[in-house]
Amino acid sequence: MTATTTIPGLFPAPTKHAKLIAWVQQTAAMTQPDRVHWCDGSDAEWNALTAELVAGGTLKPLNPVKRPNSFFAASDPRDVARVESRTFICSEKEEDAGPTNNWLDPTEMRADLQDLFKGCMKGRTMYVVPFSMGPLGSKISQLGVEITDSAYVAISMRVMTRMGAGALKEIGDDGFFVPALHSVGMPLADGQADVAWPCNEIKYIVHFPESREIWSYGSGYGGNALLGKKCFALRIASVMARDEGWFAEHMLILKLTSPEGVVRYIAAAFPSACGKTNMAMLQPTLPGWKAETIGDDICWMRFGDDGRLYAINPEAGFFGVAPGTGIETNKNAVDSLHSNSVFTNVALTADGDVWWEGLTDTPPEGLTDWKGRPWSPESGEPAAHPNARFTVPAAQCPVIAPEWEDPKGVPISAILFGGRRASAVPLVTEAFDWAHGVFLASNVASEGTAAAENKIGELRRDPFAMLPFCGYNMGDYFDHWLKMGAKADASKLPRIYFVNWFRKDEKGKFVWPGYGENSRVLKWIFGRLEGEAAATDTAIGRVPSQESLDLSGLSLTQAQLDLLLTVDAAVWQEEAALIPPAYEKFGDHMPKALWAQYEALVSRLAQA
Ligand code: GTP
Ligand code: SPV
Ligand code: MN
Repeated sequence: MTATTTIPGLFPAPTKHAKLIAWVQQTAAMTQPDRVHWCDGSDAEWNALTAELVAGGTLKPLNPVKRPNSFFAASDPRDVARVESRTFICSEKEEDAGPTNNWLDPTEMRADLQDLFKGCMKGRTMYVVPFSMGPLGSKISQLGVEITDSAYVAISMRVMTRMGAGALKEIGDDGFFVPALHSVGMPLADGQADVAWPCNEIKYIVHFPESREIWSYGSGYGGNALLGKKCFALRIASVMARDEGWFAEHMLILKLTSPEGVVRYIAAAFPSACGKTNMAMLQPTLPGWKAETIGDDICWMRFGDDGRLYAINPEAGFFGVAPGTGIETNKNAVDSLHSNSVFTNVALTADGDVWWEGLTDTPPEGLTDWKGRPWSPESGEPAAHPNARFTVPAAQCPVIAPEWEDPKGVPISAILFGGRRASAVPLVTEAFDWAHGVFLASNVASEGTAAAENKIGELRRDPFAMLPFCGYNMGDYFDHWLKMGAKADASKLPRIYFVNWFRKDEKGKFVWPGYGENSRVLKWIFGRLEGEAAATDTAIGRVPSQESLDLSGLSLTQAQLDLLLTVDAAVWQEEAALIPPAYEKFGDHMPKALWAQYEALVSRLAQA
């Protein structure tokens, strides 16, 4: 093994934290980088790293007049999304990972990983990236250090988290941090030229929940590589939340103000690429209503001393889906991206700017697609990859709420769950109570998207939109939700709703206009919270009575409205039949209270 004392940059370490220094030293000895760089998160560092990435061909600077300090990156075409089949929860007991996670014995996994990581950073710089999930110094924030051999990851972490010297200071001389080790898995031999997007066909995204560790190998992409995000803030944090009595969820957080000036905060969980970023930045079409963003992907919630549930967004940036993001659908996202942004797998315009399907109605002339080929509408493939993403500081969002970094968090009044459902699921359903809401959330299903390697359009069950992100047995996770609710003062709990913007007609067209028009559903929910809006009890929950939904100015036919709001008992009997096989997988871990909810649904349907 290389003597680490000779690796340039390793010493002097900018910390006295013995455990951190030892981990960095051991990792350097194992992975054998050419040099070490401790990230401080400064502008100078950003400038140096982006310049290096430009020189190496990973980044292209965008037109500095149109989009200052912004860059384009094209990934390896085999490294474009999360790899759920290669994501592992290596708890000591297989049972604790549960039937929905991949599991391997932690001792064997460690041995395999140590082999893979041996010498894997040769020829590269090893970046030590301290970061805070949540505002620096907040009691609900959590600290981590990512070691990575990717400068693209280091700069992305600076946008997505509070990264650098401030976080290192918070970790202090002996504070707790989550160690997160990442390598693209492509060591360079002496004199070997690098590629623009190094990665490896072999990929491992591994979590050791008991020791709160993350090891990621072979991918440079988003959720596989920016380890503060899904790996830490959801998979590891969900385990911490179970142990400590809080929630780590795949949710946006939205601030809604009524024309009367009443403020409500709403959290919403939809599966990947199912509308969280869009809803988080929604522009209400109803006059007088105002929506502001707190977070678009991850939400941590705890009960406050007043018995209410408070939420923070642990992230500092947005890693949002580009295709479909346009002036008509999400102007606030488009307007966030004026500078300081990284665009991955989008198309490039002739004048050095970015483009993707849905940004404008007609594509500009002279596009280059995400693979670097000249593109025209006749090319037969989209110009941007369907999971192309932008990385942008949250503070640049024109409707970011002033309190978005408040360490206390914001009190949540309603929690929405939903997915892409062409059939069966009404526009909005209110749960009868918390336990019924947990039941609805445990049965979220959605048509597959490009955010992970599943079949596009195929229905899959994705409880709580957390299927790929829960770091432990999901049966126990359901139980955690039930227990947390049972302990709380029911009158202060958020109300739970189930929404579906994706209902299609027989021609396969979306029936509901969606986007800003979703404010009509939010108005109804607001009215429910105020005790003003009417609802009709159905077998599956409470749906709006037709008059109680504000449809002024919308051109929906009666048949369309019926389709959106009717609960068809025969269709729901088929839906209900899908529940037992899904629940049985969890065996003894499945809470009895949810089986009771299932029985109650079946008997309500029999009477409907
Ligand atoms: P992740 O970042 O992967 O967790 O996804 P997300 O939930 O934030 O998804 P996002 O908001 O980026 O939405 C992805 C896709 O859903 C885009 O193609 C949007 O255009 C589409 N979408 C969002 N909201 C609506 C809506 O109300 N109606 C319809 N029809 N499509 C929508
Ligand atoms: C998702 O897939 O839900 C995302 C993108 O938000 S990633 O960070 O890659 O997980
Ligand atoms: Mn997500």
